[in-house]
Amino acid sequence: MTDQEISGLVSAFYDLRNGPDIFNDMATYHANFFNFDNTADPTRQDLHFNLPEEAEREIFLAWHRMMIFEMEQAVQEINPKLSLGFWDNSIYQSSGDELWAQNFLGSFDTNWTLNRNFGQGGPLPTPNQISDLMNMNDFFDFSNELERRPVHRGAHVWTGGAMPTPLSPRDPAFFFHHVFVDKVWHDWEEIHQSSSFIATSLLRYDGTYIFDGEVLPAVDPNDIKDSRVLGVFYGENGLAQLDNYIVSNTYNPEEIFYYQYTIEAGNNFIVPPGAVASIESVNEVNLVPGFEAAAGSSFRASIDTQILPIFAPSFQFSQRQTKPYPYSDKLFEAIVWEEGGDLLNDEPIIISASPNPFRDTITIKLSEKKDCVVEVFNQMGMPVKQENFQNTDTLVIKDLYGLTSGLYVIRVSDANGNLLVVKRVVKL
Ligand SMILES: [Cu+2]
Repeated sequence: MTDQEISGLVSAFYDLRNGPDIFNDMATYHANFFNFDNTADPTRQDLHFNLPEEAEREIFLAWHRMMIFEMEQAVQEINPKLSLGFWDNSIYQSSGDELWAQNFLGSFDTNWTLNRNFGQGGPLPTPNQISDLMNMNDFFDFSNELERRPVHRGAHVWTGGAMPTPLSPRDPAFFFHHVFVDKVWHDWEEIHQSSSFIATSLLRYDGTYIFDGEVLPAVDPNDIKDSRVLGVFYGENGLAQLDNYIVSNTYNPEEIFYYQYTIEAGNNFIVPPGAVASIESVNEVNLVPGFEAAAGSSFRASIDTQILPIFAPSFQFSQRQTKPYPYSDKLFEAIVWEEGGDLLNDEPIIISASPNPFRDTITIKLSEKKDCVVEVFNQMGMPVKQENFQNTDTLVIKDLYGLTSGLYVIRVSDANGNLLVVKRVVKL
């Protein structure tokens, strides 16, 4: 992304939170329908970690595709020339990367109290793990493997804070990560052409949910197996190839394809009679064989010679306002990432935290020796203490005298970032 796109997108995110707050709405929805497999009512439709016998068993990919599309639409209502970008976290693995700079996603951490904790939770994926996924033939196996293992899990647990919790959409990094996950699905579908869903409706996108006065459209997941259907194309290494697409204006009265590097449109890219579309770049637009703008269509290809004026002054100078998220118990909900993995095969980790209430020291007993990380959070969800332990079943956390009285949450994770247990304790 160019500097102008970064500053435009950051400003749009701040404006969206100060408006009808799509971040908070999406995070709350995402948390409320996160996963019911381990609850009293496992038959309820949910969004994650679905099992082979469930009708919505691979809904994860389609649902998150709609979610990032909804966010991009909201951004484009502010500025139609902005798009979401993807964070390829098999390559960009440092907290020193541009993505986390103060002028990019960095400022949200403090301004929205996200409490990121880079690298503590577990590893990011390797390029090999991405190519292994590309070799999987069955869609359900692919979806399940993608969701539970590092290609999806990695960025959530590595980023820390809200990201490894059901409220992860509170962090704008969620969208950069899920655009990447969506691109992995897109790339897989280009090879295998065999995504298919048993369920035919999507939570939130079932034609009944209203956000900001608008009823969100009803979507059959089988209709969005190809990201082109939403008018979405992935640009990579300075090139966006627009192909095999018929402009329909389903989502926008004028479809604008904007990319600040090179755009190449052709190979069955069609603007039919009555359709309205434009392709704009700062650098280069190539219309190659297979491109067709029919008589009776409205089509324009142009080079934007001035970069800066695409952003209205109010967005360039919009204030980075502090707007903390409200406290929620969902920040401490345990996520079972792997089905049949280590967590489930091991003996259950029975632990006690005592004394409770406490004054200065808490002792946590595990049922077996483990390498683990203990974090203590206050009621605002702010970390007040963190300690690492090696190969022990007795975790003693000292020097808690200075904490103010009230409720605290203790979270214990293993060395791979898997959540072992969460306990609520009271400070006298
Ligand atoms: Cu999710």
